[in-house]
Amino acid sequence: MGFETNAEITWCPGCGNYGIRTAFQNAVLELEKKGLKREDFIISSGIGCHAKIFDYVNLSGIYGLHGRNSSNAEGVKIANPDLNVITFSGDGNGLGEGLAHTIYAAKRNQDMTLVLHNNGVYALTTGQFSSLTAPGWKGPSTPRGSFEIPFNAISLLIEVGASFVARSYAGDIKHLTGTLVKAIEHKGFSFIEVLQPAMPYHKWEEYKDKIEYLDRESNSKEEALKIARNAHRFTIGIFYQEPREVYHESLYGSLNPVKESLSRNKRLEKINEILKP
Ligand SMILES: Cc1ncc(C[n+]2csc(CCOP(=O)(O)OP(=O)(O)O)c2C)c(N)n1
Ligand SMILES: [Mg+2]
Repeated sequence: MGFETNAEITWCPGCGNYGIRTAFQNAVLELEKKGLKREDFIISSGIGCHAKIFDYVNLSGIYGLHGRNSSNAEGVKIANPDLNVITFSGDGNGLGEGLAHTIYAAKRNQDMTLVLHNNGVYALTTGQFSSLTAPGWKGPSTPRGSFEIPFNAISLLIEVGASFVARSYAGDIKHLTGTLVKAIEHKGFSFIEVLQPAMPYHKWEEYKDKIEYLDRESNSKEEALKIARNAHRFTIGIFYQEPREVYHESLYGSLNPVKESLSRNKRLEKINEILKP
């Protein structure tokens, strides 16, 4: 079965989002070969050009409000931990409007994957600067060049608790597919920043010659942070991964609230048991 939907694709020709969609579909196919079921994949997205991936890939999920994609994904995961939850965000959606939601999902080590489409701009709303816009970049809201220091998404996410942190590139489908497979297989909060040009604002040439591959994985969080801080912003690879207890297991062990839902009386009984002095 294909992933096609009936939605008309309105991404600009040449947009990096096409590469992200292809790599994601490849990753799902690869994971299906490893035994994961298509119906257990659930996607969510925020609002923006990136978010339209929700309309263009035939999987179940929630198309949420701007910046709320991670909290929707968290809700799905803790309701039914058996699902593979993947959420898509833009740089504006996830590190601007939705910054707190992104950080808290990482802090909790929710067992889900966040794919952050980094085009360095609010593309859908036609070119305002974002949390990741490079200094000096000129657009309609920054006609004299952006003068704020962008976040370093990689070191930020390592710092706040993501247990798998990587950067990849929409122009390297093989690298992105492989990174997506590893991120989805990782138990815990996995974060992939994906570099992607948005056609009205960037050119592929700005990326092609600058992409560098990370040559080694780090052995500790401190080392990963050091590498992430010093790396060129076009360095791609897995910066950090660690095994850490995931949120839903800390919260209620192996319980699956959807599959093992309790009656009201049983719930009250359990609550009273906990509250007993
Ligand atoms: C609460 C709220 N604020 C603002 C908007 C307007 N808005 C829609 S998309 C967007 C920016 C999207 O930028 P980004 O997340 O980087 O996605 P891209 O379009 O670049 O893929 C904004 C500000 C909105 N829909 N809701
Ligand atoms: Mg953007």
